[in-house]
Amino acid sequence: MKSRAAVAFGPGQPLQIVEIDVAPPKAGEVLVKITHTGVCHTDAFTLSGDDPEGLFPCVLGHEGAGVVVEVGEGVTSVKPGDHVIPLYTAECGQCLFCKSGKTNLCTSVRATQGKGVMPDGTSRFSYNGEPIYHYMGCSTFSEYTVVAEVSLAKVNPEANPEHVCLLGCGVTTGIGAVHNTAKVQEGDSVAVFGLGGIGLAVIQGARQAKAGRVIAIDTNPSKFELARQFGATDCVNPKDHDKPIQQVIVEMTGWGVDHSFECIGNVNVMRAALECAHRGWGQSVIIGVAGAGQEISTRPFQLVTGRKWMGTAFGGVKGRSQLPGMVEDAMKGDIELAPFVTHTMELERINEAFDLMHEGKSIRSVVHY
Ligand code: NAD
Ligand code: AHE
Ligand code: ZN
Repeated sequence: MKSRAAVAFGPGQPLQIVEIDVAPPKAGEVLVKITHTGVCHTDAFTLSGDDPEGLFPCVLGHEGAGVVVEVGEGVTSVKPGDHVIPLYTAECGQCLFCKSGKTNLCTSVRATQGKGVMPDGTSRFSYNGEPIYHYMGCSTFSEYTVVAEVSLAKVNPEANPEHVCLLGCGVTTGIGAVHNTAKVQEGDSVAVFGLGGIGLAVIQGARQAKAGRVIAIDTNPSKFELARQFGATDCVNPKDHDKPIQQVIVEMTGWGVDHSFECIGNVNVMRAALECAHRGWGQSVIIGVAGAGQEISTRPFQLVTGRKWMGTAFGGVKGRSQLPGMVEDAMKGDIELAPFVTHTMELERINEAFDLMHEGKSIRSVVHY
């Protein structure tokens, strides 16, 4: 079938809106009509050419909501008409990782996903007869996409897709990082570096956990108002200080914070986030994605003196088991999604979403078809 899609033909180039061909779903696959998709910084990261797994031409997008159109042979967990959220972290329930009970990092389709193809090693997308790569197992920047069955969460059809698409990545990642990775407890102090969709979701998670002090840090002060609305108690712009930001946070808190979260993808800030964690027990969670060749460093003494450095993918959330419940939470108002959606636009204007993100003017742009 034909599908309108925003195709990334090469790194650093604007997306081109073209009509691509989408082949029917094979065994274990599902054809989904995407109705809405958020634009996450990771899409911009891969488009920039900094992603070691970036492949071109490809259909980016991994924060979507849609409806099942057709299922391939053997698919039993979804049927046409079901409302779904595609998952870049699949959940097969069968692999070593799923069975471990220790992680959400399912391996069932991850190897082929990273190569931009479906589990059988081929693509369902083509343009002028040439294959186009899939992205993160989702490719939500195409009106019709093919996704592995294990990469779909079936959700309440009454949910607002313009909002719950954000549970496909940003909001789930931030909230999950607080509860599943850091395990923030009542009264704990928290520092959040970077107040985009991810950082603001961390702040919302910290409020759910009844954290004490929540320090929001960004070089763009226009992000502070929403941060306060979500529960930040202090807002800090590193540009207002001559000292390293970790020193500023340690001086504000005495010994540092119980939990810090890096939500930018900057290895220098990752170091600052670790070094502002409390002596003896503070822990720092890396959420941001850093470019090819980038590495983190700190004095080992920071760890010897009790700080823990950790990271999270999709907030440790198991998508098929847990996302339906998070959608219900959003419908009840226990997860606030509307304030994240600062801009909406049709697919034809998707490049504006990237511009707004780079200019620091948006939290999330949601594209609709
Ligand atoms: P975003 O661009 O919307 O937000 C980033 C924020 O960081 C902006 O507000 C920006 O002003 C701020 N910032 C930039 N440099 C800064 C600095 N030096 N000090 C303080 N603030 C600074 O991005 P986003 O969509 O929220 O994504 C954030 C990061 O999280 C990206 O790296 C993205 O790839 C990553 N991410 C990771 C996961 C995961 O599962 N680990 C999931 C989603 C996104
Ligand atoms: N492809 C990159 C890594 C990208 C990355 O770390 N992705 C995050 C999700 S970002 C969503 O916005 C993630 O979950 N990673 C775990 C996984 O399995 O991909 C690289 O460095 O190669
Ligand atoms: Zn994302």
